[in-house]
Order: sequence, then structure tokens, then C-alpha cells
Amino acid sequence: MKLYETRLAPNARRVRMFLAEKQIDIDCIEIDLKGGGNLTEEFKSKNPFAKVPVLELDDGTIISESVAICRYFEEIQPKPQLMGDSPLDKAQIEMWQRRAELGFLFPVAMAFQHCSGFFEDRMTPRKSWGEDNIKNALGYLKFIDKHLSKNKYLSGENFSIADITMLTTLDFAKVVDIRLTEKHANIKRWYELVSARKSAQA
Ligand SMILES: N[C@@H](CCC(=O)N[C@@H](CS)C(=O)NCC(=O)O)C(=O)O
Repeated sequence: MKLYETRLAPNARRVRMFLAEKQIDIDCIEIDLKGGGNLTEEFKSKNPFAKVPVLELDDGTIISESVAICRYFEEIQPKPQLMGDSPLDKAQIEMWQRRAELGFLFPVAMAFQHCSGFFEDRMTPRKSWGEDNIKNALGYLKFIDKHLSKNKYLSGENFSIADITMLTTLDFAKVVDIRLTEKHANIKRWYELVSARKSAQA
């Protein structure tokens, strides 16, 4: 089994952190995104969308999409549970995971792509769209700060994949100058808690 990934990419890090929680060791193959390592025909034959991470099983089967990769590992090694136990728990974790992805990871990724120029060899950055997304991401932090005033973790009492998505995105968001301030006391409390986990070093 191999994981094609990029050390600094937030989607790759969330899979690494998920695997670290489960203490699953896997061969990682670094793909140089800036150098176009994901744009080769060989890589696109694994993932036609040319994105990392990509999991390749020993029989050559491919799974891409970070959450789908995490789902695979959750099913083959359920403990520790990161995607829920009961039907209600599973649904609530999925709700918070999707909210973290759509409400925060998506705008941060758009801000990075459209403000940094990192991918200008393959797309046309639109700075104003990037800036709009910074505003959206900051609005989401306001919402999450309120939520975390009443909840230990995003989905309540238990650490889950939703926290992994939020933490890895928050760390990456510094590249577009999105940082926690004194307005985010509850997120700061949560941030210290989750970033102290050994898996956060992944
Ligand atoms: N929905 C995908 C998103 C993957 C993604 O956007 N990966 C980024 C790195 S974080 C990438 O490979 N970008 C390369 C490019 O856009 O050329 C997932 O969850 O895995």
C-alpha cells in the first residue's frame, strides 16, 4: 500500500494525521506539486483530477479523495474510532466534517490558489475571488468560536475526523494570513487541546 502525497499540502496532512491516530504506518511517496509532479500522465492515470492524496492498494486499486481514504482505514481498522460509532454519532461527525471542509477548507484553498499565485502555471488566479474567500473563512471562524464555547470538540465530547480537517486547515491558513486572534478564545482553547496530540506532528 502506498500514499502519494505532498508534505505541505493540507489534504495530505489530514490523511497522515488520521493514520497517525490509528498508528498505521504506510509508505509515502512525495509528489512535487509546484514542479507539476501531479500533472504527469502517470499520476493522472491514478487520479484524473491530478490531486493528492492518492492511496494505491497492493493490487493496484486506487482511492482518492481524503475522506474516502480515511473511510477505508476506519473500516479496516475501526479503533480508535474517528468517524463515529452509533448512527447518530456517525451522522453528526459527518455533518461537522463536511462543515469544516465546505465552510473552511474550501475558502482557505480558494484564497491560497487565487492570492498566492502558487499554481499560476496551470490556472488564472483572480485575486478578488481569493479575498472574498478570506472573508468567508474568517466568518466561519466566528461561527466555530461560538460553537466551541459549548463543545469540547467539533462534534461534541469526542475527537473526530472533523477536528483533523479543522486543525490541518487552520495551520495551513497562515499562508494566506488567516490567524487566530483575541476574538477566538474558544478556538484557541480547542487548538491547544488538539494540536497537543501526537498525531498533529504528522
Ligand atoms: N477533494 C480533494 C482535494 C485534493 C486537493 O485539492 N489537493 C491539493 C493539495 S491540498 C492538490 O493536489 N492540488 C494540486 C493542484 O491543484 O494542482 C481531497 O479531499 O483529497
